[in-house]
Amino acid sequence: MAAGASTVTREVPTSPISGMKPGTSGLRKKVEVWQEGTYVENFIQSLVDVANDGDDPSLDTVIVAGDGRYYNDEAMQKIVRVLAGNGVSNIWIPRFGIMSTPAVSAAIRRCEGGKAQGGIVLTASHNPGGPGEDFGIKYNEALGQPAAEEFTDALYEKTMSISSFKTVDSEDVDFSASVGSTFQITDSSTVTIMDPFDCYLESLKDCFDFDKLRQFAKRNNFSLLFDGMHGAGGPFAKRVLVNEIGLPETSLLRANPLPDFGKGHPDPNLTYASDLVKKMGLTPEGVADPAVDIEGIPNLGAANDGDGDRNLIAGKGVFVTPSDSLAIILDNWEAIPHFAKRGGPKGAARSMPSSAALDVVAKARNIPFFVTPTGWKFFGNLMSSKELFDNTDYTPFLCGEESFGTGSDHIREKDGLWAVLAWMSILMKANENVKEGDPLVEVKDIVTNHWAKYGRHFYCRYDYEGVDSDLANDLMDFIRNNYVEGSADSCEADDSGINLVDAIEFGYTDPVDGSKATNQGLILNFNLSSGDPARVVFRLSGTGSAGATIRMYLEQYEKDSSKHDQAAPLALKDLANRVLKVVKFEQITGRDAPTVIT
Ligand code: VG1
Ligand code: CO
Repeated sequence: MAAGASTVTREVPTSPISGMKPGTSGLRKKVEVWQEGTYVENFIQSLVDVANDGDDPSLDTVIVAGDGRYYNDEAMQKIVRVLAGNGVSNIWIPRFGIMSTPAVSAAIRRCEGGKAQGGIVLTASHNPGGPGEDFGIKYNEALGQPAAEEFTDALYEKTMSISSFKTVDSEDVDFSASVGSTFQITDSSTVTIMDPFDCYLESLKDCFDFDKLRQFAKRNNFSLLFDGMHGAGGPFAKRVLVNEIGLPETSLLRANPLPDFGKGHPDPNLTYASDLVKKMGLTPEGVADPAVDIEGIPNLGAANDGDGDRNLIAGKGVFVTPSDSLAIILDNWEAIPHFAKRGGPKGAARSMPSSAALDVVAKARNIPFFVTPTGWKFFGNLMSSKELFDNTDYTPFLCGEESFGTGSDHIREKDGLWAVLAWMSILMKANENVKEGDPLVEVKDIVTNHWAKYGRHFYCRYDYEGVDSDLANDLMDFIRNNYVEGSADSCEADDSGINLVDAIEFGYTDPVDGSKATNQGLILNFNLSSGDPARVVFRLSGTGSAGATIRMYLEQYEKDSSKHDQAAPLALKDLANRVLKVVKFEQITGRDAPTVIT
């Protein structure tokens, strides 16, 4: 298959294109922006230049894969040509071009033939795809972790000064060729078609006991429902849950990747995973629907996002918030071999806007924990502190975000399927002594027991999408000027009995390498009339492709278990009303209701 082994490299003049600044996770733009001119080439050339800049040897082995969204294959062909033009020797591409983000992370770390130095992932993750929707590219570095801010800042700089890119005039690579096929692009550049599943499966098998899970799945009263939302995670769920664990194929919904995600929004939350939510006997507020008979509902329900790194977890008539899920996994680490065989987690972390449910468990169980800015890249250094910096080893490590992200140090990305297997393992352990045929201990029992033991952190997030960027900044400025730089005393009390205590702007100094991140969200601390604390965080999203999205994160602690049975949005309504007045939300932004509540 010598598709042009003597192909000549061309240097093509180009000029900088504005706005190529990667956000929380990669660069996301409307697909039409990516399709225009040499947008893809400019971005990839800048990326290669930065990767070749450091102390490491030049980029030699790279994985290129995508979540299968509209424009996936065309962009991959362009990327292959630019990589070959830059002399990258080994380009690994999964069969059909599709791989979930966690699978790419696993493959970078352990693919046969040695480690890759990086992975280029074509995804806009939970954002919709198709004409008029989003496309994106993120880059993962040599340990499989999302590129650090230092890298993405340098990349952005390059895009502003680029004057040419290198490419070749090779024929298209056939991504459907069988695993192991090679395509000689130039004398020194080869594309190899790889198995998308191998490395990832290996990493999951290191974490969980597949034999025991297979036996548990056979119990005739256990059932699971997984919604792939037509994203890249579907084929992986099929491979793991059906082929390996032995669950019936009817356990899967929307497991085939589609370029437009079936016109859905591949974001696994109560709003966008509404089918699954309904099938789990839940209302859109995430509480048990009294009209649904609990009997026919699966024991475990789950969904993942466009690139398979997020997860939603539910049980019969119960929704587990991602922050609670993280805390519960930590408290049940004995059920997960990855932790159990190494004496338990040596570190845990959550992003700042996630609830403090994790902190309470970590303190009780004496596990060091960290609070990081939003985005998985900040967990990377903590997980690799020994490997990279020869510092304290925090592995095995557990971390997560309120935005439906959970994972461990088996890879360096959040991992939707990992969370599903973690919950299945927790259920399996909880049912160890339950006789075949007897009713199972359910997700709901595990969650309510957890709240009874530690108290409940009521939690939800309001997203205001498509806000004018200037108005969104005005809101942040108002809070900063009046309450952070000003004083909480300037906020008048009202009859709600909910009082502002103080306000801070979150900044982070990485405990491993000392790097700093500023302006990572505004935190408003309140006191409730009950005396319990409450907190509201405001942040501007870094994953949107147009306008601004304001995220408002609400959290309120309740020790009294007689009050745990409420729907979170309801329990938090008074706090929401109060804070919206305190920050003059409607007055400043003109918005009187959120786009979604999750
Ligand atoms: C959002 C989430 C954040 C997550 C990021 C990437 O970022 O809030 O927690 O890490 O998406 O997830 P932002 O800046 O829009 O709030 V994914 O699955 O879209 O790569
Ligand atoms: Co994602």
